[in-house]
Amino acid sequence: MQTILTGIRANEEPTLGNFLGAYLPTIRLAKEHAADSHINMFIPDLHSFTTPIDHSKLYSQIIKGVKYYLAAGLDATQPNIHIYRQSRVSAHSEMCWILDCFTYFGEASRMTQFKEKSAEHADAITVGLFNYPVLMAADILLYDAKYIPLGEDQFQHLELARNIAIRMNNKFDQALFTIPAPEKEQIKFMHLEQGLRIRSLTEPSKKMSKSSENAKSKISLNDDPAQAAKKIMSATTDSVGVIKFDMVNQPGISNLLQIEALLNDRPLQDLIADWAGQSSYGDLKRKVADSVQSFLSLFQEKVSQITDAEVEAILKQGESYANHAANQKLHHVQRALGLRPSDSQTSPTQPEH
Ligand code: AQP
Repeated sequence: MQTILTGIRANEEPTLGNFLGAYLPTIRLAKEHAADSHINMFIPDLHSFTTPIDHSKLYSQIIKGVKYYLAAGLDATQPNIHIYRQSRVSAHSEMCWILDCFTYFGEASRMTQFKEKSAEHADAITVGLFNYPVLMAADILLYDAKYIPLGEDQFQHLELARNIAIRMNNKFDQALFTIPAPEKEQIKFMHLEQGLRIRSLTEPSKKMSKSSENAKSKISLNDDPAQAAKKIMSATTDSVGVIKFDMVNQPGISNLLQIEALLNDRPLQDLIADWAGQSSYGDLKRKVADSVQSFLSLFQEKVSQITDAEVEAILKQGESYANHAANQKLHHVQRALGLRPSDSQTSPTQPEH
């Protein structure tokens, strides 16, 4: 069975960008493929402190992250749907070290996100931040995941995971890792025309980011719905004066059209056609503000109904599956590297030490 896998870091409150770029496509695919694929939606909690965070909030953020997956529509009662914490499956860290030793410093140094985040946190550029994409490769390759629903910003990291897997398969064994599908195939699998990048509401040339210090730039999933609607009403647009989807010249307006289409599960082209030639940015903003407000109200209501005990039970089950699957792959890789005896070097009378 193939594996579809994704995770959202528990560093800060997730945004509408995370929801539309990662939660929504994964949950759609889970509904479509739960019978023929494993769906791994995990919490990358070890990734959460590659940049400084408030650690006193981390644990509750992790539990809340699971509630968000469930409230977004992930059906954890399905036998092939697995929710787990990265830190509770130690094979992730062990595999990361192995992959580190087959990743070139030069290729890791080219990662745009590392450059951007190290510029933002110039006083705290850690080895963990540099190593983030290799741990992400371990998260993916441990489960032979082929499809990884991601926002556009993460495709460079996915390409790195592919390169590491191809390199190690060529060196050791072509069946060592499943190679994740390339970007275009991932986008097609998600039923999209292009990678998604929901923009900042105040600087629409940039992506909406959960760690942004400007609360007006983002819709956080725990925002008061009425306040969130106000943020949409004051979103930066342009002076062109015509509603058109043009991410280069009108990124603010295009972003609003994109959000409206996704929240209402409508093809973007239909929405563009509905608004073509209209000039009232206020009307469009009001429509999107209403959609955001009702989405948040409903979502938050669902979150409030999920108990910590339910989350614990789901994690226990998911982590049992994940440890079993990940250890099998880790042992296979350890055998290929010579860390464990190969099958021909062990016999039933001489068990492995
Ligand atoms: N603005 C976005 N539009 C579409 N997709 C997005 N994602 C993030 N922002 C947008 C997708 O969400 C998933 C989870 O990302 P992550 O938390 O692991 O790391 P990230 O990409 O660094 O997300 P953020 O929100 O920008 O977090 P911070 O600010 O903490 O770095 C990924 O699939 C990502 O593509």
